[in-house]
Amino acid sequence: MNATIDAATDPAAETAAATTVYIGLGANLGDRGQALRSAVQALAGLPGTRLCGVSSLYRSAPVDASGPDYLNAVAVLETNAAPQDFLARLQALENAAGRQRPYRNAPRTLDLDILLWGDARLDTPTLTVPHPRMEERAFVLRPLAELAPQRVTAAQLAAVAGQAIDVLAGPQWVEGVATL
Ligand code: A4P
Ligand code: MG
Repeated sequence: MNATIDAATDPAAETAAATTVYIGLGANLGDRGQALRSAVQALAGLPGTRLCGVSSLYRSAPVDASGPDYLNAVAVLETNAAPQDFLARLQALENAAGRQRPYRNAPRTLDLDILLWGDARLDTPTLTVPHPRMEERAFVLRPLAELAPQRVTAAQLAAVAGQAIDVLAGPQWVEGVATL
């Protein structure tokens, strides 16, 4: 087992060097914009973590789900946290935002998914990275391509081009609430 997997399975472990992490943010219930702004601010304040950038803000029709349109974005962070610890922090933020889980892909006040954890490939019972469904989703690939064009191919973007998605605002949508 390599060092990255050890860090993923040991909640107490911290990686020595900061890892660049991409987080997908989504909400389709309540004050969606405020939920995403607050989430970006909270991500910036996580222990051992620095916010490096945020994508434009997108509105997207639900994919494999029902309910209102989503707001989606992606944030890029550097963190010294271990992946499982970081996932627990994200779930605490979701819960604090009133997230309920009545059924799979239910509408939600806040969803925070780990899309990429450096170049790691993790497959544990509670964490799979890269996120297993990200390549099927324009609401992930479009904002991710803004921040990490080298991680998204033209073919991947072409494959999701039929999905309904608009840019609502450029990356300044978080200005004033996040320390970049
Ligand atoms: N888990 C495993 N890997 C990860 C990861 N990389 N990041 C586990 C985060 N969590 C991960 O997640 C269920 C379990 O996945 C967690 O307990 C964790 O251990 P959840 O957030 O409780 O439930 P979920 O959000 O319904 O699952 P998931 O996998 O995030 O759903 P999807 O597949 O991401 O779909 N349409 C639009 N337009 N915009 C959206 O944002 N989101 C979804 C959610 C569906 N359709 C959407 C959108
Ligand atoms: Mg999720």
